[in-house]
Amino acid sequence: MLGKAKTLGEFIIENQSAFKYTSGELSRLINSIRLAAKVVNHDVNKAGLVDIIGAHGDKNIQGEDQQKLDVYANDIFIQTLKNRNIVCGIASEEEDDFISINSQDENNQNKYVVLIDPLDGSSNIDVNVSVGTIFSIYRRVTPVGTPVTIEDFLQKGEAQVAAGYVIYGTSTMIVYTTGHGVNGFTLNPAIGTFYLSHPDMQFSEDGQIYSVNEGNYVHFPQGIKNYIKYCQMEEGNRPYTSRYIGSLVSDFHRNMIKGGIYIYPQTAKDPNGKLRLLYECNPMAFIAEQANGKASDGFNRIMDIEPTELHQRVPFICGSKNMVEKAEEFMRQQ
Ligand code: P6P
Repeated sequence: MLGKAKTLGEFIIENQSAFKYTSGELSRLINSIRLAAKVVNHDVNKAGLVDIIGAHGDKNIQGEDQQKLDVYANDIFIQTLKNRNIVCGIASEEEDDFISINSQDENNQNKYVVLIDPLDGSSNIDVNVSVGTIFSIYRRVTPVGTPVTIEDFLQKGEAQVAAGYVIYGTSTMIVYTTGHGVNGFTLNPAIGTFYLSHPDMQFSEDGQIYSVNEGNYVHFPQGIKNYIKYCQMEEGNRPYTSRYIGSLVSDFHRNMIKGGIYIYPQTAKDPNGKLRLLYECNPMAFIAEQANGKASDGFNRIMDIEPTELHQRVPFICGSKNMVEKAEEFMRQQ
């Protein structure tokens, strides 16, 4: 394996020419995410041994208890990106507002902004369930050398130049796209190198796995209730299998490999859905579409949604194209 498989570094260099209009900045940006992922991975893997799990004692802007590792991962990604002077701004689930990175410096020619969920599913850390980092990369829309503004972050998912996730699971992987398909790289922890292990990842058109927290069933829109009943009916290749890890990156990753659909609809507690558009749904939607899948809010393509707020939430239905379209059909009929 080691002799033949391409490393992430080699892959980035080989595909450099595909990154339009960039002088290697995007490559350096992906590389810095790789470095931060290795640092976070090291601490996620030993979280049970040191005093780094459990609540941090603060709440994020979502009002959610911040886990120590959430805050730690957030700091690692932000510091890594800041220190390499590659981006002009960062938005994070753990930060109330976006962070300007020297963008007021007129000599700052950095043109990318990053939006990140530094540790998605972190409530699973204490029970040793895999978690992930999700990132989304845009070219800024305001002139270089001027301070970044909120409009640099409130861009439609369609405008992303790259997106990806890190999954800290039985093995640690980086899966990302720059608009030229989706590729997965697995970390060899013995030498700290990511190797191309899953080239050209694709969702199957159909699947037999549905992922939804059925504990919220009573609060789901009728269309989603009807779709879940459809998944459970004895007919053709159904009933489907229900698999829900409670970690978006893990459920998404399994569904992309095996075929399936992930649904987080509106609920009583989250009338706009729970997942955030900018740093969870848009990056996962970009990856899904690049892997022949689909991502919708039940009625609209996720990447067409015009963002209005940094931490806005949307209902999220994502995965194998035919399964998403079937769920949308039930939503239209409700
Ligand atoms: P629930 C984790 O908090 C997360 O954002 C996703 O990773 C996950 O799929 C979902 O929320 C789980 O939410 O309400 O089912 O526990």
